[in-house]
Amino acid sequence: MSRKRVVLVTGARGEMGTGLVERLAQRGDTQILALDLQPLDPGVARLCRASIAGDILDGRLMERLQSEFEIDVIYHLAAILSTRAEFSPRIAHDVNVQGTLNLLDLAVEQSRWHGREVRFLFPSSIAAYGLPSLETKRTAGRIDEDQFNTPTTMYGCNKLSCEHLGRYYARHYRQLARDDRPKGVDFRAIRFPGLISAVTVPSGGTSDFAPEMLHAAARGEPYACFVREDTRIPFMAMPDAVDALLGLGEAPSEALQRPVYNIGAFAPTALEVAEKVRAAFPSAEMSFAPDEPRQRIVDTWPEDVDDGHARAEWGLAPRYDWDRCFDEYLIPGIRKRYAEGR
Ligand code: AKB
Repeated sequence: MSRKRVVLVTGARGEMGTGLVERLAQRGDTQILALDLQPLDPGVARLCRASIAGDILDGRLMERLQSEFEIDVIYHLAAILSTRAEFSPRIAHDVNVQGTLNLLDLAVEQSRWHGREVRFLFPSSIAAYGLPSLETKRTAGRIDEDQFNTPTTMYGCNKLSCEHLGRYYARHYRQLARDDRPKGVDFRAIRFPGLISAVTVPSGGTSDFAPEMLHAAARGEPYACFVREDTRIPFMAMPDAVDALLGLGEAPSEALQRPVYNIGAFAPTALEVAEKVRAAFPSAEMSFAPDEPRQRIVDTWPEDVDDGHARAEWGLAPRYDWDRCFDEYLIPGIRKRYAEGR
């Protein structure tokens, strides 16, 4: 009996998952298996060979994936984001770390059955960093992957743990076993900055202030930003984030010198975001009402990252800089979205 050969996307209903499924489907040569806790929108489900509503913590579901599908690539996007994770740290750990471990085990098993390496793409985050003070954040400059790996959030700890687990599975898995079977998992991770989409509004994240501000203005609703005006973190347009994931996924193994890469595109302050939003929506009602606990989290994230390794080793080249992101992607996209009543 032959199993269906697919690329697995977990968290397929999420912000990045939806964009990734659409891009993979456009290629025409990829059979997608989409997995999410909730059923996909019918329009997105139609793009997939199969879609399953299920929990990555469900062992039986992992068995089912193993027996029904032959998986070459896993994009493991399912996660609980940083703000939500602080309310339920234990659940966040289960989903973010145990869930990833389940998928890494699935990748090992798959590789053993079909005899090829399974590429495992993992979205890590700037939350993996933890700068010790605002003063350090302001003076550190663009930080590289090996600096300040001391996150203060459960989500950041989870992301950093998963980066290490992925590196272990790829390079050292069962290192005392006497057989010389290949490890089977080719793990690659990107530390994403905050992401902004013209189509979706995120939920549960701490970088959400920028997309929330924009979407509230487009809907004609007032918005009180939960961080100070001078708060600066890196951001990227969603299509560039999806492109980066695909780009890293396609890079030849020989080109890659590390398992984890920073990426970035622009790094505005919250005030600069508000000014851009106001230029497009002059009647937007925006104010700043910092929420101290959430502010403290963002204050530990870098002002900007050094993404030189990604540019040099696998050709990261975001299409949208700060101006193009608003002028050519966000503003036209968002006007269309709300005009169509989506
Ligand atoms: C969050 O805010 O939790 C995410 C992230 C920065 O990874 N958007």
